[in-house]
Amino acid sequence: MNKPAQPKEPLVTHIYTADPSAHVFDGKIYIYPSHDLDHDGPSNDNGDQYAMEDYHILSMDDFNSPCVDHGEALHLRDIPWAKQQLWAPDAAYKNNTYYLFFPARDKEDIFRLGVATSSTPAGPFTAQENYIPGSYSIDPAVFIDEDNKAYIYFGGLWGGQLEKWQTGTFLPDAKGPAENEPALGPRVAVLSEDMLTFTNEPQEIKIVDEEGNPILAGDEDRRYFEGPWVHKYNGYYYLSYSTGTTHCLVYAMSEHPQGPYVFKGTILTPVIGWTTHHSIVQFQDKWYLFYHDCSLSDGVNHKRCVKYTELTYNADGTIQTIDPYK
Ligand code: FUB
Repeated sequence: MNKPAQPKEPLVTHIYTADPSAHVFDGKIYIYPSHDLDHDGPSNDNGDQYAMEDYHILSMDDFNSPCVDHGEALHLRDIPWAKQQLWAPDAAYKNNTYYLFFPARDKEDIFRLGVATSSTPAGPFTAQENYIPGSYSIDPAVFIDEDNKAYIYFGGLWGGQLEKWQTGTFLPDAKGPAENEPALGPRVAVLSEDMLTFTNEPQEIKIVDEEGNPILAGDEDRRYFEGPWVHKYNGYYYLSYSTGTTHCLVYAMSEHPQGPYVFKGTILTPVIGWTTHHSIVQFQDKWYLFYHDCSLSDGVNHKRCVKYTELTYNADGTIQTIDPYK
């Protein structure tokens, strides 16, 4: 029997895991991570080294219990439209059904978002025949509000191809905005009642500073790169994300799920490894940050491990910055 994972230690060590999306279903903690392959191939800025082929779902009864790997929940071979690279997933529960949202490259090498369904939180999941019409880029995160409306947030720069969708169609050679222009924001769409389609064309989320000025593309300490996550605390919506090239997890706040969001600060300072990716979840009366680093592989960027730690709010609703190694 595995021992319970300690804060800031890998949740599991028998496989490489990353991009943890944590949820509480049936009173237990379920973690939906990427499953990194143990390969020694070359790396590039396009992220070809992130060549994942399946998903394994993890769960813990609580933080004093061992973390269980429920085995293969979905494999690339069973997703008719997908060619490669099962990147960061998320999950949601509605209509007595569990939904797994995931990105993958389609047969034309364009990243799209797919959905798979299951009657149990740990799967196995059955993929829809095609990707979500009108979907693109990577890192889907689903937030269901108190009125039961479900929002899907997504988008990632560089290998995540968000730059190529600025006109609404895929332009393979498109570059991002100049340094003094507003940065690209993540996208949001409202999901249909059955959770399988978008009800509207995805909208770009505005992230602004305290004066209302857009965060600029050259402001790499604050601009959006990838890995959106939205949660609600004390009536405010929190959009947190990775700054990519500066390797921080940061957040912005809004009174509306679709923004605009006002930049607030840093949640997690850089971890070992290039990518940083997270989720935030309440379990019982405390809040937790799930994240990853590359400590399990001594720093190999595409061999990551999922961890957790407690997250603390200040009285004004801001979040205390966490150092992953203190
Ligand atoms: O795991 C592959 C990619 O790396 C994710 O989609 C990004 O968020 C980054 O963590």
